[in-house]
Amino acid sequence: MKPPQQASWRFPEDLLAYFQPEYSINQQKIVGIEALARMRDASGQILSPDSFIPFLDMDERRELSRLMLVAGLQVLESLDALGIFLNLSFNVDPDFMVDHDCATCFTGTMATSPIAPSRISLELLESGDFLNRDIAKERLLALRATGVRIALDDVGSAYSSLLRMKDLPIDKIKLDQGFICDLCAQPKNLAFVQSIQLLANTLNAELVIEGVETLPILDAMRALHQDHVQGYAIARPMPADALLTMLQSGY
Ligand code: G
Ligand code: G
Repeated sequence: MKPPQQASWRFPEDLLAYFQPEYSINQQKIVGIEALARMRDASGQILSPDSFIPFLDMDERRELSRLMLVAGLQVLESLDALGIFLNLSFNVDPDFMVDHDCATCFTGTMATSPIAPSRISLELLESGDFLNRDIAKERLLALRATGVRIALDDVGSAYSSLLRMKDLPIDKIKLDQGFICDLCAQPKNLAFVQSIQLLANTLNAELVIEGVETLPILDAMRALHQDHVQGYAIARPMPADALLTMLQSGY
């Protein structure tokens, strides 16, 4: 349901694409980027998705995802030209997947780009009803058939899909940052990371640890033999030009 007050921005005119790097501890370099939506309001303030996605209807949310995909593909093309080859993740509202065949929504956009679909992950929140629906497996298989990878986002934030996960085609699991942010305060979260790693191994999926906010947490992930991480310790979400500058400076 839409919030009652009128928002001080226009979609899609005021939409911005930000990008947060995904880092490989083993390779010691950035290996991917996640496209994250932002909105510039009338006062020039940059809003996060929680402040504007609830105002968007389902068609607008699909367009939001498509525009983030377009922006991400453009960044990958610019980086390819510089000899920097990264993967891209973008977010899709799982509720949208209940009634729509996303495979046909995004293939047209991907076909316009030289970037191989295998370099693109479509991220779905673990919460929401979609994953528990009978249609989920069929929809995800259709998407996978287009060559894109399927990532499950914020895993551990919702009670839903542990049982469902084993039946679904999932290539990548992103552990919710809630488990990582207070890692030092709650050492038992370390055991949780290891359990999720076992789950990822069982599913033959890659694990990405989100919310790696500080260097001690990054060290803890290294000690746990984790590889792919995302968080403020590496870099905050940023506009494309800042990302290109950072990567060109040899980060
Ligand atoms: O960037 P930030 O941490 O504020 O994002 C909060 C959440 O908003 C993310 O976890 C992500 O799930 C969601 N989000 C970001 N960009 C998009 C988008 O383009 N589409 C959808 N549906 N959700 C997004
Ligand atoms: O869709 P996803 O859950 O991946 O979105 C990630 C969100 O988490 C982004 O909105 C980003 O701003 C936020 N984020 C990314 N890294 C960190 C971090 O290290 N700490 C905190 N608190 N938030 C982060």
